[in-house]
Amino acid sequence: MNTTYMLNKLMHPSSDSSSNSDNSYKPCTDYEVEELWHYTLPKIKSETPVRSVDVNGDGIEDVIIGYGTGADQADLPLYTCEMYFGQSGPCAGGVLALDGKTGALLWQEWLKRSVLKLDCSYDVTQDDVNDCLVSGESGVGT
Ligand SMILES: [Ca+2]
Repeated sequence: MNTTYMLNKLMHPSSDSSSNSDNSYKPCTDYEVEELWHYTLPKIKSETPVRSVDVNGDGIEDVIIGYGTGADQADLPLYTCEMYFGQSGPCAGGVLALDGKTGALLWQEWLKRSVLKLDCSYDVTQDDVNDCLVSGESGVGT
């Protein structure tokens, strides 16, 4: 089951041909949860919707997450990035991609500010892979 399929089932539950013709929404009363993988993201918070793009070209949608750490609001010096996040900085926010098949970290880009908006619906570079446009506090870029 790929991420797109799961998102479509969640967002359009009545599109299943086996469902009844009643278009009113009904609460889920019987479902099973199967853990495919999990990935722990310590010390970050996310205010963006999770996006999906097949960034590694394996035919399975990957998970894109924009996040913040709160370091920008605390006005912490850059050396704290090494202490808390294991990298030289910046470390106030960023975007990361997790492999939709395995949950492995595909890439991570750290930014100077928290990410508030993340849109991965356009192929800006026209390389047949959608690009993610990022914005947030104080105008963080792509
Ligand atoms: Ca993929």
